[in-house]
Amino acid sequence: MPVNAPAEYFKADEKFQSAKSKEEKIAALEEMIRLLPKHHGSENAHAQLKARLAKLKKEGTKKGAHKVGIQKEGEAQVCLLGFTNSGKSTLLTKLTDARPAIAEYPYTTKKPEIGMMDYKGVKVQLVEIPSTFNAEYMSIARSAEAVVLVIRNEHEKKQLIELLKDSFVRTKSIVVNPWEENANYIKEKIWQSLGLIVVYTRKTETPMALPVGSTIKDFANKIHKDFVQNFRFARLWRTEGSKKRMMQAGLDYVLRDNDIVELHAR
Ligand SMILES: Nc1nc2c(ncn2[C@@H]2O[C@H](COP(=O)(O)OP(=O)(O)OP(=O)(O)O)[C@@H](O)[C@H]2O)c(=O)[nH]1
Ligand SMILES: [Mg+2]
Repeated sequence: MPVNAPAEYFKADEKFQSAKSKEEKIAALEEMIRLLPKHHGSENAHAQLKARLAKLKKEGTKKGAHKVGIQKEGEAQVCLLGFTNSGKSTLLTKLTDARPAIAEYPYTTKKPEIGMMDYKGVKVQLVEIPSTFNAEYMSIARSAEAVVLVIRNEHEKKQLIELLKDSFVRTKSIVVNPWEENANYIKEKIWQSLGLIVVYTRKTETPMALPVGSTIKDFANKIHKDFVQNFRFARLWRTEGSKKRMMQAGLDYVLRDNDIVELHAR
């Protein structure tokens, strides 16, 4: 029994004991490792937890267990999560090419529904998970780049935030209310939550998604590794207010949303 562990540690331990799926166990163990104080007296306990975690991760999924996870496509995977009838499928239909069943009766969606959202030419994968919140679905929320809580009122918001906590979902989450907010506004909110910028190649005007703070080097790397090695300079077109500026930039130059870039190589 580790000394000086906070109450949260024992809560995580209880979660571990009662966990049914491998994913829940892994999440609980990771939580325990994080919460266990690091000092000389707890070294053994740390080692034990880590060994248990490594063993769990190595284990294959048990036969007959549900397959976990949805193959990621596009620049990011976003999980739509909310109570039944909150309008998840309706929203998915408005934002993507998916056409899931929409109905007044509860629990219409019985398996994850997947659709591709287009944002300025960049593809973002949206996954609606069934409102039964089974462990296998919560693990989708855990591994997604963002979680969108689809709500009809503040009460639902509070309950969903609790649910995320209890299921160890630490993914960045945002709250949307499709009954009050229009689809375009929600699309913008989802995009903003991802922390990405869109940069265009000069010649083909191909949109490229990059994390905020990315440099010309990151951009070049994403196009082709050789570009960095043979890099001479980049030309960059940037719109600031109503002014369009053209400049020359090096590898370390930080890009901004909507920049147009032309790479010059040796
Ligand atoms: N007025 C209004 N009705 C909506 C809205 N969104 C969904 N609905 C209706 O609410 C019902 C449930 O919508 P769904 O999109 O199926 O909800 P869901 O969250 O996917 O529900 P389940 O998959 O069954 O858990 C349907 O009858 C929809 O037509 C909305 O924004 N406004
Ligand atoms: Mg649905």
